Amino acid sequence: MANDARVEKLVIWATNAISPAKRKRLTTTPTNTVPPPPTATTAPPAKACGDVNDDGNVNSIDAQLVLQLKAGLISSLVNEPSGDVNNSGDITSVDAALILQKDAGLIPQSSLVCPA
Ligand SMILES: [Ca+2]
Ligand SMILES: [Ca+2]
Repeated sequence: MANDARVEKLVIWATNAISPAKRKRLTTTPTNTVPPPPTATTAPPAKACGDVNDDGNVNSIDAQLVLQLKAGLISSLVNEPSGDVNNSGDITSVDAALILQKDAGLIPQSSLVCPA
């Protein structure tokens, strides 16, 4: 208990020995206002031209769906803008043929150009 009283006196003495300005600096709690990290605004991945069913692949299934659409067997495609792979303004059997050629490795994916 005697030690506590001595420590308290020492603290009071030390506090008084410090200039008011310095005391204020020492007692002011620094605010660590770290700005929050910027939220990543990632754009959705571009869908591959020709991937009309949106499964991530451009393959014969997509060509089949394009042909079914053209034949009137189905009324729409999940990713219809990706069906016009020659950017002709219409989805036709030519688009299906190009998708098949891409799937067969005869033409690169980059040769399929969909409307922007
Ligand atoms: Ca697909
Ligand atoms: Ca087309």
